[in-house]
Amino acid sequence: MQVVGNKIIVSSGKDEKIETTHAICQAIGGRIAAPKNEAENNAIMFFLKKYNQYAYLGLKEGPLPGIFLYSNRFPAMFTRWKKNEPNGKGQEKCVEMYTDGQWNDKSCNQKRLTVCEL
Ligand SMILES: [Ca+2]
Repeated sequence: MQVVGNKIIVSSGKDEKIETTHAICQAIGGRIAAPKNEAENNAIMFFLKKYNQYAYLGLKEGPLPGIFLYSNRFPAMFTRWKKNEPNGKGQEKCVEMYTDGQWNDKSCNQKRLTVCEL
């Protein structure tokens, strides 16, 4: 468990489909982690390093390619895209975080570490 600002970041330590991650996070009263600043990004990265796996973030590409939205449909203001990302041009709708904390737009059909925010 990582406490950062008014958020708590937790991980099951397990890899799941993103739909399963959404369900797990909702079941514990939270949602899939979506970092809003560097401190939250680092708190998520802690688990990626611990379990040596990437994680999907709570962002999804909207109707405009390259514009990624939170679940409330607001566009992400804080981003940590890896160099040359996002590169999916509308074909990579989800966002994964690498173990170094940088982001990649990615197809949504992988299994990734479940990380939730409360
Ligand atoms: Ca990409």
